[in-house]
Amino acid sequence: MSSDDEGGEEYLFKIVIIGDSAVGKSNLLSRYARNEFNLHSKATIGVEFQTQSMEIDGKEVKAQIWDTAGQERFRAVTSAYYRGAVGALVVYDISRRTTFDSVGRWLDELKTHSDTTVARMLVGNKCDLENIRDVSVEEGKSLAEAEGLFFMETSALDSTNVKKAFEIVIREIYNNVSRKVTSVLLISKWHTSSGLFHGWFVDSIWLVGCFIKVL
Ligand SMILES: Nc1nc2c(ncn2[C@@H]2O[C@H](COP(=O)(O)OP(=O)(O)OP(=O)(O)O)[C@@H](O)[C@H]2O)c(=O)[nH]1
Ligand SMILES: [Mg+2]
Repeated sequence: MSSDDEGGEEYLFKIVIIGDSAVGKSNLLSRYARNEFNLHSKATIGVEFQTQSMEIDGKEVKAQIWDTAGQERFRAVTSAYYRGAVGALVVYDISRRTTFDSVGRWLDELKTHSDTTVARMLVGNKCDLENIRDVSVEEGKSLAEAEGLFFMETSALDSTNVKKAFEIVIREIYNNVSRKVTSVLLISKWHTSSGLFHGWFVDSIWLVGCFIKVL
């Protein structure tokens, strides 16, 4: 996940966008990655991804953001889509309650297919459609709280909170990764200074093993 060639660290995080058809997943991605919006976008068939970079703590962090079809019949092999994902945006449309009712199903699918800690955000998209709102901000917030997710309402149309939503997820992934590396180093320190000391060589092998697990 990270490399340290010539002193510069680089991170590459896979993030998936999920949610019912027509909630605006593809437009959220095109708004974030290319600042583009399409009023007449077609339903996605299969899988697409875009890569976007940002800087955190002076390090280059790349997010590879995957977008797939909300419609079952157009979806590519599900497990491959989720494999290696460390972040997820679960999107519904604030003007269509059925898409909010599906959130639980999308969270279950994510849980079933992910094999690691995933930074998750619930996204209520199309907040520009206030006049035909069907799901209140409070409902979104309380579902997110109950499920332990970040929450944000966005509009891919007028750009509200789009950058913010992706960046919060990317920062959280970065924090998760740094926390893991820090705890490995702390355990290692305790290990070598405690009565369990059993030589530099054995400890080094153990530490390398931990890093392989983390990465
Ligand atoms: N008003 C409004 N319309 C939006 C917004 N985001 C997307 N749309 C419109 O909603 C429709 C569906 O958007 P998509 O981005 O294609 O939806 P999707 O979730 O990718 O759909 P699938 O690929 O079928 O899963 C399009 O007509 C978009 O123009 C938004 O924030 N506000
Ligand atoms: Mg799409």
